[in-house]
Amino acid sequence: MKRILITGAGGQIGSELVTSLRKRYGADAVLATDIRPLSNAVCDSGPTAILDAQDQDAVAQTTVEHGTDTIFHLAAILSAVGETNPGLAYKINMGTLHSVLEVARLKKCSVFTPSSIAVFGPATPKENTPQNTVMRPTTMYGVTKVAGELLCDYYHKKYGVDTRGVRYPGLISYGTPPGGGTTDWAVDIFAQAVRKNSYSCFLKEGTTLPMMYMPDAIEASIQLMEADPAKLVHRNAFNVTAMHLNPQTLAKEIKKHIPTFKIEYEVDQNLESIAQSWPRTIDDSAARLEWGWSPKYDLADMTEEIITELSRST
Ligand code: NAD
Ligand code: AKB
Repeated sequence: MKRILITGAGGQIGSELVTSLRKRYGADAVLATDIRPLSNAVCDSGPTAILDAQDQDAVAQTTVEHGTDTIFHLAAILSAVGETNPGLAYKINMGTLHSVLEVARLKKCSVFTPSSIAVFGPATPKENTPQNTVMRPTTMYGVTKVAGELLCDYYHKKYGVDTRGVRYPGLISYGTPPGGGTTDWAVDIFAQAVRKNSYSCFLKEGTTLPMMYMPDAIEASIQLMEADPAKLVHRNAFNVTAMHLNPQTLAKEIKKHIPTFKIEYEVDQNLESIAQSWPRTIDDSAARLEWGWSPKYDLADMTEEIITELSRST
């Protein structure tokens, strides 16, 4: 990786990935793009462009102008928004990925595309979900993520494009608000705990999902793209996880820092049924074996850091 283009750089992951990649590869090497205007922090720290990743000609032109060799393709519609507008999720998730893969094939770029635990469905084993298992999701988001994994594998096998990806679990961060997913509660709970001392949760107290703190997610993406290709058996996409959380567990940990914090439940049945269709715990041994994946943060480290940072800025 020398010259990097990021699509969807204004989102929850992109806004933090831009900073890490710019620190590692130099500010000018990392072009942050999104369909909407990017934050001042992203614009002030390096090159940016407005780019609709569905527009293959525009992606090709931007890729060439920047001298790109690696694309981190983050533009997407997430699960909760995707279920309110499945047609849009299909159009954006498949359209942007196809356009990016075509440009990568023609301009000889490597591509990182995040997949998700949403590739799994009700028929998948819920505990210690294996790397290779049943993938029959029941959300449009999940359908596009399974199709995306297959498309990335196809471009690798058929055209030799260096495609790689991870199946992120729910990602927890405090910088940029999440973009409309079923796991957004685990981000919102921190902001509300610090601001209001209380949180009304849209999932049931015992609904457990795989989760990860953002610095680990960023490290996973970069580490995979820097890994020796000869060691990669799976490519699209690796199970990765760091912790397994439900609202009750996270609320209990937050109370250690904010003893007066209160959580209540106003369950959204649509989101609850999406969460129920996903794994509770994940087996990420393939990622550990093939490229040395290992998360740094556990629940206690993450909670302490987020509450400290949010308290400082509130
Ligand atoms: P997000 O919703 O926060 O950001 C997505 C960004 O894509 C937004 O800034 C949006 O403006 C942009 N975008 C939408 N349509 C676009 C288009 N046509 N062209 C260019 N940009 C466009 O999402 P995120 O949480 O940062 O997720 C990034 C990727 O990671 C997605 O593929 C998502 O499925 C995957 N993922 C995220 C999580 C998570 O918990 N955040 C978990 C698993 C997988
Ligand atoms: C979502 O909830 O849609 C995302 C994901 C797990 O893919 N956070």
